[in-house]
Amino acid sequence: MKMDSRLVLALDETDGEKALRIAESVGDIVDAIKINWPLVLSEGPQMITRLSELSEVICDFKVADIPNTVRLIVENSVSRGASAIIVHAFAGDDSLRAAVEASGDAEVYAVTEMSHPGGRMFTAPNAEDMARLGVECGVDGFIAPATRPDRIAAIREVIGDLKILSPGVGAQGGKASDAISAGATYAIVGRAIYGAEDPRAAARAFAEDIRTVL
Ligand code: OMP
Repeated sequence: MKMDSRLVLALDETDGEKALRIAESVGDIVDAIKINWPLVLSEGPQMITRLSELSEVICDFKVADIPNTVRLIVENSVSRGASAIIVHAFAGDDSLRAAVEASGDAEVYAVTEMSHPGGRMFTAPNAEDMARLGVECGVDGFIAPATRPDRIAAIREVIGDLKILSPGVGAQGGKASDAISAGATYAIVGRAIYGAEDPRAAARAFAEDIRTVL
């Protein structure tokens, strides 16, 4: 995926027409658009392909399954146009390797510590181990929380030059420039862009905030 603005839109808008309008309006500002279950369930997986005509697409299916099922999901996502896919690291080494093998030229990102308060319960105590496992299994990058920039820095220590996608900016309280300063490669922003009165202006403002620390 390209690394220009370092901003990723989490397009969890469930109205397909509206989602496409927003994607068109910010397509030249963001480096990628992340699609998750809400939009896929309301509009169908063909939305992956439609969005891939406007931007690089990250399929955030947080895949956590046996290797064969992981392979099937990753292959299907990539054939529909995904440039990257997000998987859970806790499913273990064979599942992570299956994702990497099935991804071809697409990137695989593994979740370490989740950004919401509940992410402290089980993901935080195991985040460094999951990051080490991801490195061993050949993933391209990790998810680490913009709500806790110190934890981004801790994951960065473990993974060297691999990429970090950081959600939790805006609606969850994190700041994009703080996440990037702590070591994130990209900041992920959802509601604070797609829920804004002027999504393009909101995306511009986040990109500008990130630019101050690049
Ligand atoms: P907003 O809170 O609206 O900015 O959306 C954040 C997006 O990032 C949503 O699509 C979440 O599903 C996703 N996300 C998190 O918020 N926290 C995580 O720990 C991991 C993810 C993710 O994997 O993208």
